Amino acid sequence: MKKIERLKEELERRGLEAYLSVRNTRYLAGTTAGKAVIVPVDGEPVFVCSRLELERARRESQIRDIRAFSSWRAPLQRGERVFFMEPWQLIAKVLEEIGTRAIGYDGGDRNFIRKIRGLHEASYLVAPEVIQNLRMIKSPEELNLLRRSAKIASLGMNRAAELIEPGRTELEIAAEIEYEMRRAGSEGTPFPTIVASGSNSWLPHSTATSRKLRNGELIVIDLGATFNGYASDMTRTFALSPTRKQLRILQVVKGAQRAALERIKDGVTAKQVDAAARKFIGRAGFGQFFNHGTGHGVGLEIHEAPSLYPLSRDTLRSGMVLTVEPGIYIPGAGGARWEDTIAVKAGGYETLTQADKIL
Ligand SMILES: [Mn+2]
Repeated sequence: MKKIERLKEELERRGLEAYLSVRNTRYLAGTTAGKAVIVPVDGEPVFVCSRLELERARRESQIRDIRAFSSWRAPLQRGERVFFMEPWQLIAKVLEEIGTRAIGYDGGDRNFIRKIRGLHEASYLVAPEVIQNLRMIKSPEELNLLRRSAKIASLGMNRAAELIEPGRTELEIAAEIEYEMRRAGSEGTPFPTIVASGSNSWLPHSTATSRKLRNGELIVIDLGATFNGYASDMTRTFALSPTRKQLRILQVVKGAQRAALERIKDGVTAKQVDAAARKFIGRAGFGQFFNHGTGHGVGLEIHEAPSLYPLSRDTLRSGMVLTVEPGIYIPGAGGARWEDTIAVKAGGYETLTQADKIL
């Protein structure tokens, strides 16, 4: 349980005696069955869940001390141990047992935290960054899951490449992509698959509609898979009998991605990587058409730290997984984005998403 050990070290450094997590239970325990995870600096972590999740928690939780609550006195099955109380009462009881006086927590609804505070007196410090910082650096096991997730996304993109032809609808292509990814092991998509053709292509957050693909347009396909909870993110832009301007947009966006990728290695700031892509697009005369950040971290969530944009204060470190996705969106002409999910290495990066059928 390296995550727990790393968390404990961080708590010690900050003078905290325990951490109460309600937002990162999956990260800490490896299951979505939990209501809370409590990690004392000295001692074993405790997993708190609802009675209806007890069986799933026993199968999935990497934290072995599992305590279930039920707010009413339900009849129990053999071997079921349940605390008949509200979740905040059980959490307060665990904190009381640990005897901790300085607690960090990662947020959650105010009322819930207020009820816990009312039952266990201590200083409570909202410190979501404690876990955010841990989550930014992926363990070798997490990297493997992210590689698998990216591999599935790549299969989805290869399938998309086979379907780009006039007359097909965006929704039809999205359905085929998602079917392909499901068959390959995806649990679902971390965001609605984007197939944005023609006039939809210059909307960075279009989805998929009944619009039919036509000649003379760009088609932006942005997709992701989920594997064991871990997300992936990838975009390719296809062209059907494109105009010279559309070809130019495509060429510049790919060049911008290459320029950004070339900068990536341990120790480089996120802002520098963003600047490389922005400069490339600016020099080509399309600066005003690049209206979003260059990338974001990916893990259990599709958008997590670090963030690659001009005001970012993040520094890239070996073990971070992030997207590099410059885009150009010109109303009336076409939109293009080129995105890969990559892992930062000491002297460079590893590309996780690879669609070998495309360029
Ligand atoms: Mn993305």
